[in-house]
Amino acid sequence: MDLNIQLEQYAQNLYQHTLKECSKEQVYVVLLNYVKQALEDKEFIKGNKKVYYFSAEFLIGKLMSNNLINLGIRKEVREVLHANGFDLAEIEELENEPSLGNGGLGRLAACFLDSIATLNLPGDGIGLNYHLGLFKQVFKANKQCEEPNPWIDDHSWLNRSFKRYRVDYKGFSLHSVLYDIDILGYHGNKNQLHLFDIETVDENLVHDGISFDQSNLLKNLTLFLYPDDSTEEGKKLRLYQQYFMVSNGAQMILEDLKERNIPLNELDQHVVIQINDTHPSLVIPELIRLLMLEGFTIKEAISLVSKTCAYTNHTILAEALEKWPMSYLEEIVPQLLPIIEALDAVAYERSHNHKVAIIDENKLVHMASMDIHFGYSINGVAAIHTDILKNSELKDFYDLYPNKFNNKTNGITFRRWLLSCNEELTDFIDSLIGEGYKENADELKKLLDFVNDEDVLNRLLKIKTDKKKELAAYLYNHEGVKVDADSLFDIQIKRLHEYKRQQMNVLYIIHQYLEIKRGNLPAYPMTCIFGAKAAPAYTLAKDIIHTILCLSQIINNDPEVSPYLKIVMVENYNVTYAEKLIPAADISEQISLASKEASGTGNMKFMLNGAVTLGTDDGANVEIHELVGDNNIYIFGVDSDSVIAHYENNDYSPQILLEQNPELRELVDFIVSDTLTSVGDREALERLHHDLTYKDWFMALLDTKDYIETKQNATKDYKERLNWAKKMLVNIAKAGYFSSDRTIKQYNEDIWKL
Ligand code: 6GP
Repeated sequence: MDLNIQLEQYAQNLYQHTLKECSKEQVYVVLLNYVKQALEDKEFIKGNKKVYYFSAEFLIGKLMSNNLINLGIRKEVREVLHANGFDLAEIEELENEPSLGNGGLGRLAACFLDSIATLNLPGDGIGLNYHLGLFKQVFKANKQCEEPNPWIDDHSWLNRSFKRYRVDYKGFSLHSVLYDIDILGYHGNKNQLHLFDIETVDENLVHDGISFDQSNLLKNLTLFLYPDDSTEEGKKLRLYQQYFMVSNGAQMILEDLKERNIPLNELDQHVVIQINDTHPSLVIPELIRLLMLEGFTIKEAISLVSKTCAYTNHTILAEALEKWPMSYLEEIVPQLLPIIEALDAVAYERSHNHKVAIIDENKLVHMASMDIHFGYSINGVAAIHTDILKNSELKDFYDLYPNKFNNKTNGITFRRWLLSCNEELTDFIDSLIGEGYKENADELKKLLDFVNDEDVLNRLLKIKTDKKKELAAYLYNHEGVKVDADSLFDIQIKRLHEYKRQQMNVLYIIHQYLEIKRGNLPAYPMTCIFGAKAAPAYTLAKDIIHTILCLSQIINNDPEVSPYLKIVMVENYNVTYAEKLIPAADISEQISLASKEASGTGNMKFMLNGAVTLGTDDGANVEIHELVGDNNIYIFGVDSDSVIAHYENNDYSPQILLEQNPELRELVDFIVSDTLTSVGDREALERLHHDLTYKDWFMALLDTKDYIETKQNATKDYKERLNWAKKMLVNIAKAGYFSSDRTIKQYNEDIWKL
């Protein structure tokens, strides 16, 4: 039936209105109901073997636009709405963004679900339905404050399922409820994201920002993603959450096998569990426990589970490799302890090496160790990251299990990060090389034929400028800052972490500010844009945000400086914001300390949208560098081997660097200058200053000089507009490798074998 007539019918049934008479909000609900029905009508992807992607985070973003694209009706819907006086973009904007993730690992999980369905592979996500999600960031007095981020209302994509399970904790049980979200493949069938929850969660428990009674599990279990773990109670709450997720998921998997009359001893032939970092690692002992309840011996259960579970590592930062005290497990899930002890004994039996123990001498249970001993595949997320895992971080494990280790360089779904967020560029690419690249991303290479075509290059520049104008208007409305769409847009968006070195970008900004004050004007005006949330208990990260906000206040209001330099830190950076920022970027800031960024995926999104990377040879930047060549990327900084050597020899000293470099000292000292302290909190600024001066654990000062020089070179090159457009084009053309369709094909061929 004609789409227009169908939407009219929904409008009639829901509101007794014609479409034209509906409010925007009503149009959104009309569309939501229509699309939900279209999803409902789709078949589930079937197969003999299915992957379950267990993850604490699924940073799925708004879903309307992507569902319309994957249904193949976005253009048609736009026309129908337009004919009735509505703008689809405005309608899509009304959706709440689900707040189910924090950073790269969560967004990767979302891209993977899209690609799994698109490749027609059976695969579901398993996670939790956090009501208030990750906190919402607001700025007050140049500081980050945290507020709850409610996202569930009557018009969400959640479908209530009838499935329920009992999860036992010491002394009591919780009963789950399950919500599912349909995940539709591009022009294909569907899988599901399963989000477990409890009925009794009470959002009113929260007061004063995001504080709440951490002891009342019946009310708080699924309130927040990553509740503050600076207290013991907070840590335990995370453990309660993790067990809830994995126990529900494991029970669901076994129930499904039984329903299909598959004997449980064939588990590994029908199921793969992909463990997304260590948060879901307890699925290993839990599944063993459940199989033992079904009559398997522990030996049989361990063997079966070891053939079913695979683990992905997303970071080498020690703080992120989870270790749980035995005492917590005893207090919360005592039923798992004998199993974990048995696993520890098996691990010792195999290795006779305490460095790869599951339970260490301090009675801490190392989750990653459990995954590596009892998973059949261990993968890193970019070539250099996997090499570092093999050769240093996890060397003892690699020596023990060389065949388990493999690399799967991350990817991104082009449906969201090109087709949805940059229709102008998509249409232009379509007109040049056809639409084949949408199913086979490698075809983007065909764009290289146009690298000397001035019309094409000018069109690329024009599209970029248009996206910058759109962003400028949005920033004006939402952040109250006026930026010049003709300036160079330099963008760093990612979680706030010292290793990602937003503080080094700060030093660059201070350098530019001082230069402009001295009358040395930059080669081109620049707008430096940041987006980042800091973990609520991560003081130094919050200090860096504070410094950026203070700098923006000083610089944007200085008539001498602001024509050449503007600073914007966007509030509450999330997927929706990323979709506006990335298409408008000229320079993509990927400046982590070499060896520390496992992969990065923002780098891929920027490249796909024609931004040029300014970065270190770290994570997937290394692979981007190889693909685009020296001329189409700006690489600087000390390499990862040298960084690792610095840590091993313990010979890095910011003090020595500062003594040798008065220019560097001037930049660092500016953080506590009268200029900055006049608008900022002296204590916070001094803390950052002190850290950079005496500690600088992620060696920002080591690369600052090279960074500033390289960024200035990029700025000069930017003036040569056609030449710059060539770099843009090469970046887009070479981005095909970073499609998550490629990544998922590799997961399937090497690990899942669905
Ligand atoms: C991130 C890594 O930091 C990033 O480099 C990578 O691209 C991404 O995972 C996807 O693989 N890690 C996390 O988000 C995280 O929370 C524990 O790690």
